[in-house]
Amino acid sequence: MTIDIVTIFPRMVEAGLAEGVVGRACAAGRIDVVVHNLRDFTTDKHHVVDDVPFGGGPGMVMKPKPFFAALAAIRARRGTPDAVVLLSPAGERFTQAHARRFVEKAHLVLLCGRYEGIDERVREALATDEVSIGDYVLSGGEIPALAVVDAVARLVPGVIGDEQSVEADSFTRGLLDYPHYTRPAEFEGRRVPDVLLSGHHEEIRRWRRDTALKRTADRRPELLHDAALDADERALLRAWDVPGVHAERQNKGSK
Ligand code: 9D3
Repeated sequence: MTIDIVTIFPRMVEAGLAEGVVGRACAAGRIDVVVHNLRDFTTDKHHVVDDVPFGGGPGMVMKPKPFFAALAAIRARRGTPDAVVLLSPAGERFTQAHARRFVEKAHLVLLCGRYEGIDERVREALATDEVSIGDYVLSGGEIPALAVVDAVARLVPGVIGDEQSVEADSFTRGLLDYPHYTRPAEFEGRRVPDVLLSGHHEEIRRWRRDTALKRTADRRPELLHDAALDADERALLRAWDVPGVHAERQNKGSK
C-alpha cells in the first residue's frame, strides 16, 4: 500500500516513520510512505501556506490552494487515491475499525493541518474521511497522521512478524489486554501470579481471559458492548454484576 502525507513539517513526519515497526515496514517495501512538503506546492516567493480568517478572529487559516495543488500532483503521479483522510480535531474519533478499513485501500492520502484550521473547501472538495485521535488539543495533524500510519501498517500482512499477536491483539477482540510479567518471579517484594508459573496452560488461558474481561469491565465497560464475547464470558460478567450484559448475541466478524 502507498500512503502520501502532506504537511508543513515533513522532517517531523519522516522522523516518526523511520523507527520501529513502521520503519521496518517501509525499509522492507511492505508499505510505501511518501511525505510531501506543503510549501512545495505554493507559487509565491515566500511559500505562504496560511492567511487571516474571513470574518476576523484570532489565529491563521491554512489556504486551500496548496492542498489542491498537492492533491493534483499526487493524482498526476498515482491516479485518484482510494481515500483522502483529513486529520482534524473535528473528525470522527479514529478507532481500530478505521485502521481496518484504511488498510484495504491501495492508496491513502493523509492531510495534516496546522494553525487554527484548514479552509473548509479542502474538507468539502478533497477529503473522503476526517479523523481525530482523541479529545485533547495538539498543535497539528502530524502526530495524528503518524498514529494512523502506525495503526494501519500493523495490519499489513507481514509487517508484524508474528501473525498471532495481531490476531490476539486486545483491540482485535474488543477487550483490554491481560497483565504481562517477565522474569524475575519476584521483584521488589511483588510476586508474579502463581498460575503463570504453574505450567497449566488451560488455567493460564482462563486466568488471562478472566483478568482481561475484569479489567475491561472495571475500566472501559463501554467496550463490552461491541466485544466478541462467548457464552462463558457473558456468564462471568453477569456473575460480576456488570450491567448491560445480555445472553449470546451474534457478533460482527469472527469469534
Ligand atoms: C485551540 C484551537 N482550537 C480551538 C477550539 C481548535 C484547534 C485547531 C487546530 C485545535 C487543534 C488544532 C490542531 N490539531 C489538529 O490538527 C489535530 C488533532 C488534535 O488536536 N487532537 C486530536 N486529533 C487531531 S487530528 C488533527
